[in-house]
Amino acid sequence: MILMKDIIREGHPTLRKRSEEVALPLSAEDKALAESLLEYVKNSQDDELAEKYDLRAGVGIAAPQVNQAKRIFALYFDPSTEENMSLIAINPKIVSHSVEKSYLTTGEGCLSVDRAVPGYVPRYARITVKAYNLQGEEFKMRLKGLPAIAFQHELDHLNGIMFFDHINAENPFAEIENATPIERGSGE
Ligand code: NB4
Ligand code: NI
Repeated sequence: MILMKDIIREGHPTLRKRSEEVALPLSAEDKALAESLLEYVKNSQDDELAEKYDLRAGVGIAAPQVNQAKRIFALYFDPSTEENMSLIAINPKIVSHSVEKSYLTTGEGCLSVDRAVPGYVPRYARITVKAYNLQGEEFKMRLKGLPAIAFQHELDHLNGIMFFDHINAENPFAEIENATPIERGSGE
């Protein structure tokens, strides 16, 4: 299982690389990597396991964060939440997006950033995405709200972009034009 010691931190060059497309069908190694990412986010939201293994909570994690520059990430929102989503995305792409933006009023955090970086992170409010699943089948879906924000945070990791790159350095909480605030606690 992935532990915090396996997660690389800010300053590690892999976090600034453009990750490589993954060959399909998935190799056994890449399948195991993808499954380990989803397992991490599930474990991190389980109070007992998070306590036992000192895991930082997350709703998503991307392969570069475990030093694998591959275009794979996982998202997990517990079935009890309104989002209720369990997703592994292979070679993901945003195929279209709204003009309208959105942002978390709490700002964002990152498992690879051991400090708080306050400020709004403008993202597209609604996106249509395309990716491949573990079976190598293509899927398309429309996302909005926190899942849309989380998808963009993870896709950024595949392109060497960190959430704080989007924060207005002069005025981190400057109003964002044509944007919908999302009042979801970072829950960390
Ligand atoms: C990715 C997120 C940062 C903003 C919003 C949130 C948490 C992350 C980073 C968008 C994507 C990780 C990956 C949370 C969290 C809410 C749901 C369910 C019960 C606790 C959990 C806490 F932990 N971000 N952490 N940061 N990233 N919500 N929740 N809660 O997930 O670096 O690249 O368990
Ligand atoms: Ni992150």
